[in-house]
Amino acid sequence: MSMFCYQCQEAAGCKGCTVRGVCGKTEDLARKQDLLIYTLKVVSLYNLKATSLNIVNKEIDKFVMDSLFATITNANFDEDIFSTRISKGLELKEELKKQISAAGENADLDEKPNAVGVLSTENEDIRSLRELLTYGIKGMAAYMKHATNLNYDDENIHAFMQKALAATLDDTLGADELVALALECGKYGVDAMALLDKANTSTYGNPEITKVNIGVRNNPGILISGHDLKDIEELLKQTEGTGVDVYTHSEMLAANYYPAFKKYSHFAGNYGNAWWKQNEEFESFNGPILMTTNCIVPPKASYVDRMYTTGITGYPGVKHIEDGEPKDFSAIIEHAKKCQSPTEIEKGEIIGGFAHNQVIALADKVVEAVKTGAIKKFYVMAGCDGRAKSRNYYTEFAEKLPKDAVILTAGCAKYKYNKLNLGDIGGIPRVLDAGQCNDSYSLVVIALKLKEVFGLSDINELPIAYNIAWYEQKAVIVLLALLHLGVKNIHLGPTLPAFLSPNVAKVLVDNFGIGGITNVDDDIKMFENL
Ligand code: SF4
Ligand code: SF3
Repeated sequence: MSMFCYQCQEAAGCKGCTVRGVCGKTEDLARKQDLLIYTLKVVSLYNLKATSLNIVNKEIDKFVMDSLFATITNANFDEDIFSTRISKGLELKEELKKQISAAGENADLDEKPNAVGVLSTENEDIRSLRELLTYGIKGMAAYMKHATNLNYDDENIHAFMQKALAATLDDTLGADELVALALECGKYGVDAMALLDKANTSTYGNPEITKVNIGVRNNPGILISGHDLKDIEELLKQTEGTGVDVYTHSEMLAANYYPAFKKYSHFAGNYGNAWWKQNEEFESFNGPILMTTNCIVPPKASYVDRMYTTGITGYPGVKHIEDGEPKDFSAIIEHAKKCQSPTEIEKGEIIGGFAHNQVIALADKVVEAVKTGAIKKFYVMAGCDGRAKSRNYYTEFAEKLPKDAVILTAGCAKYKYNKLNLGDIGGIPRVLDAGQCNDSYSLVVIALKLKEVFGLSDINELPIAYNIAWYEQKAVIVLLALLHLGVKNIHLGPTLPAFLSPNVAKVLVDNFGIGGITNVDDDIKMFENL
C-alpha cells in the first residue's frame, strides 16, 4: 500500500484510496499531506505548552488554519505548496522550543515520530475517532478562513483546533475522551459557522430572495468558483467598467443573494452546476476561471491555461493569484478580455436566498402553512453533490416527496434538484436554498426559531427530517455541529463515511439515531414515520 486516505465519500471501495485518490491525489501528494497534518499536530503540541506559559504566537493560528484547509479534498494538488508548509511548520516548532526553553521549561515534548499517516494508529476505533476529529477541524478551518478574510476572528476556535490536533497524538486518550472531543468539535463548529454568518451578513447584508439568471450574455466573462465572498467582492470591484462579466459557479452561486453584490450590473448570474461537472462546463465557459476554494477537478488541457487559483487552492501548472490587500486580479481580467463569451448551456432562472433572516421575515406565512397542514414536513437536504451515480437518489427523492413537503438546502447538494420544477406551497417555494454549505447554520437558526414559535422543548419535535448528502470534510463539521445541537435521526448518504469504524458508527447510531439511506420509496416512508 503506497498511500492511505479515507477522508471523503469517494474513498475507493468505501474503504480508502491506497494507490491513487479517486479525486486525483497522487501517492506523493498524499504522503506530503500526511506529513503536513503530522507537522500541524506537533506544532500544536508545542503551541499549547507555549500558550500555557503565556507565550503568544499569533502567526501559528493562521498557519494551522490555512494548512488544515489546504488538505481538504480537492482544494490543493500542488506538492510544492505542501513541502513549503512542512518546512515552515518545522521552523515554527523550533521557534516554539526556543521560547519554551527560554521560559525555563522542558521543551522536549513527546512528538510521537511514528504517528504520520492515518494507519499509524493501530486500534481502528481510536483511529476512527482521531480522524473524525481531524476532518471536523479541517471543515472548521475552512469556515474560519473565510471569516478571518473579512476580519472576524475568535481565538477560542483556533485554540480548540490546536487542542484537537495535539489530542490526536495523545495515547492516553481513549474512545470516551475522543467521542467527547468530537462533540466539543461540534460546539466550536457552531461557533465558527455563526462567526462566518456574522462576518458575511455584517459585511454584505442579509441574503434575500433572488432570481438568478443561469443563461449567458454576449460579453467575455470570468467564472468564479468556491466559497470565498471576499474574493468575489474584489473581483466585482476590479472588473467594473472593463466590459468583462462575472458569473458564479457551484457554491459561489450564493453570492447572488447578497445585497452588496447586486449593485454590479456586470454580475451576470450563475454558470453551470456542482463542482464535479467542471470538466465540461469550464470548457464551454470559454473564459478564465478563478478557484477560490475546493472543489478542483484535475483540469483538462482544453482549459488548464484559463484556470487560476487563489487563497489556499493550488494545482501544478495553474497560475496562482497571491494574497494582497487587495488581491490583484488584473491578469485574469486581461485574460478574459481576449476570450469569447460563454457558450450557453442552460436558460432561465433559479431562486434562492432563503437564509435565516429572509425565512424568519416570512415566518408568519411559514407557521400558518404548517398550522393549516399545507406544509406537513421540512426535509433538510443540505450538503455536497458528487459524481457518483448513486447520488441520483437525491433527485428522485426530491421528485417523489409528497407535495406538502418543503426542502431546506445549503451547499452544492442543491444542484441535484434546484432546477426541477417542484412548485410552491402558497407562494413558498418547495426548495428553499439558504446558500453555501456553511449556511447550514442558517437552517439551524430557522429550526430554532420554529421551535420557539411552536413552543416546543426539543428541536426533534419539529416536523423536520434530515437527509444529508456528504462528500468532503466541511460536511463533517456540519454533521458534528448538528449533533452538538441535539439533532437526532440524521440520515447520511450516499454511503456512510469509510472512516467510521463499526464501533464508532454504533455509538452514533445508538446515541443520535444516525443512519444511512436505502432506496427512495422506503426512505420516504421511513422519514414520514419518524
Ligand atoms: Fe480518496 Fe477522497 Fe482521499 Fe481523494 S480525498 S484520496 S478520493 S479518500
Ligand atoms: Fe460542495 Fe465541494 Fe461539499 Fe461546500 S464545493 S459543499 S462538495
